[in-house]
Amino acid sequence: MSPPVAVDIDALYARLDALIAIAPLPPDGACRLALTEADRAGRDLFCGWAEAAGLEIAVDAIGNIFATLAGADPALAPVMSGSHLDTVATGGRFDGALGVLAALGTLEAVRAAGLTPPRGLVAAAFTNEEGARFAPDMMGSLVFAGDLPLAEARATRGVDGALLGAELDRIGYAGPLAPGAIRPHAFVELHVEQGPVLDAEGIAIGIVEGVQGISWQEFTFAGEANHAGATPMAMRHDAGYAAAAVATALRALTRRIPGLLATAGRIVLEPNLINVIAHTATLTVDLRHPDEAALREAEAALAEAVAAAARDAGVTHAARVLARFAPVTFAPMVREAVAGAAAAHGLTARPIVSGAGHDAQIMARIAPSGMIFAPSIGGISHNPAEATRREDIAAAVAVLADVLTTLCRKDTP
Ligand code: HGY
Ligand code: MN
Ligand code: MN
Repeated sequence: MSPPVAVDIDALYARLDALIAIAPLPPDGACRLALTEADRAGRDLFCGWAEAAGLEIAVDAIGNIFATLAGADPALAPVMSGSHLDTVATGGRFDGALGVLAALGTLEAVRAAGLTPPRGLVAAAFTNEEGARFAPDMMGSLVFAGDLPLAEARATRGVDGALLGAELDRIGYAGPLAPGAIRPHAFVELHVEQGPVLDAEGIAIGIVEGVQGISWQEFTFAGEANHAGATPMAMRHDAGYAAAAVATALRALTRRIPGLLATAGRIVLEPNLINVIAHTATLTVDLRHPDEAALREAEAALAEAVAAAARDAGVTHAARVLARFAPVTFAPMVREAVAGAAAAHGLTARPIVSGAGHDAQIMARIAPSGMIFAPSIGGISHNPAEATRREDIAAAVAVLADVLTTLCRKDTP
């Protein structure tokens, strides 16, 4: 299928506006935590747009949504593109939504051009990519890839105590399709970089080589509630002190292991009162590194720091793994298609490894996968101030459309 197709960028922005309007956060972000009413509303919008475009819609048992433009040869596996509609609590305009809407817009453009792709084209919206409410992240694509049993996913308890399966049923997105029923020929995800590299270098397109490894753990320290004023320091069993010590130790760990990123994103103290020594502290630690051995070294060092902090504070501790993904390298077939499309459009481009996790890193387990990055202004993301220049969005969407129309040819390997 040779003629390039032109995706309607005005329509894409109008849809981004409609998604933001569901649960807006100033200046330009949103809060659509997975499986909340806001997520349901975003899903409903996507299904409405896909239906109006004449696409076939399917929802699988974990709530992944697939909109399909049938290909000329149904025997050929389709090419899939997409991302996620859920956001973190401080979400931006583009994180996830851009990839879903760019995929939808590409299918609409192919249809509007009167073209029938040799292979079908599928626009996907995966459930709970963020993992902010229900860990792990990339949950929908993990179930789709067969690496997380549906029952286990449905039994997940969120940070707010909600049960994932009950929430999925409540919003009406526990679909009839068996997870993994669609086996894509290739998967491509368009996403904003969420980091500072492309913007700082003035590069329009990121040819994503892979995604760094991710290690999420939750540590619980158990001490003893006591009076902040009457309890001698030597008598304390202060869970809050242990959690704070570990959070502080992370910075030293990143100096010890070059390339390591470490974040204590969530600390919950109980009873969380000014004049009571915390009897319980829950701390999450997010470690990232492009090298698996270095990530394991960091996990081992973290375990030592946790044990030392617990001893020093006179408390017990327990650890729970919330997510663990090894680094992933994307398929040369997809990376070459991205590089070729960027060159064909005369766009500056460079290889880049993703700092953030994405559904594409899970899809890479079952199909040749890859990603296209658009620059994030100032590298800001997971923040309502997330922004990308419109011309950069238009350029990246044009590259995605070319990559998809290239990969859906019959002769692609
Ligand atoms: O955590 C991540 O990197 C992704 O946003 N879920
Ligand atoms: Mn994302
Ligand atoms: Mn995100």
